[in-house]
Amino acid sequence: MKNRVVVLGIAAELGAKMSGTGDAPAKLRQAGIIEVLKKYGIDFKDLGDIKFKIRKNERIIKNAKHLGSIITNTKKVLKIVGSSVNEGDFLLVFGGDHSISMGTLGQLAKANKKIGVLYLDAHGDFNTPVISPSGNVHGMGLAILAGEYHLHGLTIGRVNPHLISILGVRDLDPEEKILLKDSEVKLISVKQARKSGLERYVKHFISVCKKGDRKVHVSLDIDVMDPKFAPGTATPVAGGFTKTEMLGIMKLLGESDTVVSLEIVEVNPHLDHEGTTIRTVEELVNVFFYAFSERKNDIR
Ligand SMILES: [Mn+2]
Repeated sequence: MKNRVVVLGIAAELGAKMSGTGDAPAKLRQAGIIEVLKKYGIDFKDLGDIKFKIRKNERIIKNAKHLGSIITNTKKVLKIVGSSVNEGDFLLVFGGDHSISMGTLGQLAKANKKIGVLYLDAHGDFNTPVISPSGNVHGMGLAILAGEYHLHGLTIGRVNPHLISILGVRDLDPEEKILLKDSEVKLISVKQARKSGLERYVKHFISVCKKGDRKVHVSLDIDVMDPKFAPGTATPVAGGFTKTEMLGIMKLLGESDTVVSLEIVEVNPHLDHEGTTIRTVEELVNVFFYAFSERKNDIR
């Protein structure tokens, strides 16, 4: 039996340094993301898009811009994911800035304490309001999920740091780097991944999770790619994965029944060059769901 896909767009941009990511879900829908699922005969339920709004009189948290409002909006994401995603469903999310993970992964981790995380990102997102140089919350989500900083008034599932791998990382802030080194989070740079074989690494990650009876959440920040292929993002970093490499990763992740969710974040249509980034995302989704539609529940 094939898994049903639950689709959710999250128009969030309060965690980013500039606006724009809030328009990505609508742009991706226009580009035919839903048609990809239809094309491959995949059973899906579309929850539509939810929008992160600034709360009037938001609680001020020092050096964490709009975190008060983000907490309120994250609660909505926790609720909708909790009530709409059943055991055996696959969750597909379009952001939004990366702070949405606190709601998506925060809920998945509540239900599944052993969830593994493949975090594809040029950055670590392991800052906290204490150490962040920018105060932008999209750079803090993973640290909060890993339990490095407690948000009062928000109950999210905690992810065990030793079950997190950040793949493609190449731009860390000094104190963030120290915090990551002291944690059990695994860091694999683009160079290291290429040296040991990128596909080999992804296969290894999946098989380790599978052996440990763990499911995997894939959190894909488009800035993991080289800006040549995905220029439409606010924090581009040179030296990322090529489109060919990313398509290879997506195929492997799509065909494995260990992978239970995929979120794609940090696409900023305002910064895109003639739709390049939106088309790249559409290609990634296409390869992922082609492989998904061919999934056999007994592979790997
Ligand atoms: Mn990033």
